[in-house]
Amino acid sequence: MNRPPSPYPFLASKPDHIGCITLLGAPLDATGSFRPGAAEGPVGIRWASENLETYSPVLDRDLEDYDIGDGGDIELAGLSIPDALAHIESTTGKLLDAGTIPFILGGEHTIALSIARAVFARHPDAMILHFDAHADLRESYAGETYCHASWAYHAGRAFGFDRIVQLGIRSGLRNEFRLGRARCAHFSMGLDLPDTVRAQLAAHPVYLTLDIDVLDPAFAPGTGTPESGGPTYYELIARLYSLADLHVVALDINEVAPPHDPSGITCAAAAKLAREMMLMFGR
Ligand SMILES: [Mn+2]
Repeated sequence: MNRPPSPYPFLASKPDHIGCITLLGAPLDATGSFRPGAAEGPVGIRWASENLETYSPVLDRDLEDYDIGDGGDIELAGLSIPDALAHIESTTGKLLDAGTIPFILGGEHTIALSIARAVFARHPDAMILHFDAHADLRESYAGETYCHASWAYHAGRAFGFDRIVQLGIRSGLRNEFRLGRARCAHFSMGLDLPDTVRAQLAAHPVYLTLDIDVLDPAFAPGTGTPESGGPTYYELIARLYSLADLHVVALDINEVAPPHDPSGITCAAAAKLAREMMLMFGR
C-alpha cells in the first residue's frame, strides 16, 4: 500500500517542537523474529491519524487544547543494534530533560530497553507498565542479547523485576512465565490489576509501553508476531481509561507493521490509542 509520509494533522504546524507531549518515531526493525515491517510503524500511525478527530467524546478533551510536539523520526539507518539503542536512549533522554513526555512510535519493541534506560536514569523509582501478548523475558533470542523478545528481561535485570507490571501476556517460554509470575510486580494473561498493584503504580512515575499485539489479531493483525486470544480494542482502552490518573513520564506504542495491515485497521487502532493516551497523560 502506498502511503506518503504525513504528520499528525494536529501537529503539522509544530514540527521540531517540544510540547507537553512530544512524539518521536523510532523505526527500529532489526531483530524481528517472524516477519519485518515495524520500520514503517511511525509512518503508518501518522497516516491513520489523518482520519481521526482531535476531540475525544469519551474524555471530553480536545488535542487542540494541548501543546503537542513532534520530533519527527530518529534516523537509525546504518546503525548497529547497540548504536541504534544508544541513539534512541539519548534522544529520549533529551526530551525528558526538556520537561516533555516522550511518546515514541515504534519500531520493534527492543526500543523499550532504551526508553527504560533513559527513564530510570532520571526517575530511579519509576515503574514499567507493559501491555503485550508476549512476556519478552528471554535472556536472548536467535543469537541477539538485546531484542524484541528479551528487552523486558534486561530491563528487569537492570532496574528490578518488581518494577515491572505485565498485562495481556499469553505467549512465552515456561521459564518466562515462571519468572514473570514469581518476580514481576504483577503478571497477568488478562488486563486485571489488583488494587494493591494499582496503588503501587499510582505512587510512582510510570513508563507505559504498549505492544500493539496485546490486542487480539482480529483488531490488530498488522504486527510482526500476532497472537490469538487477546482483548478487544474496547477492553484495552477501558483498562487505559481506568489509569488516567497515573503520573506517566514516557510512553510508546510499538510493533505496528503496516505491510501486514492491508485494511489499515491496526494503524487506525494505534492512532486512536495514541490520541486517547495523549489526552489522558498530557498535562
Ligand atoms: Mn509482543
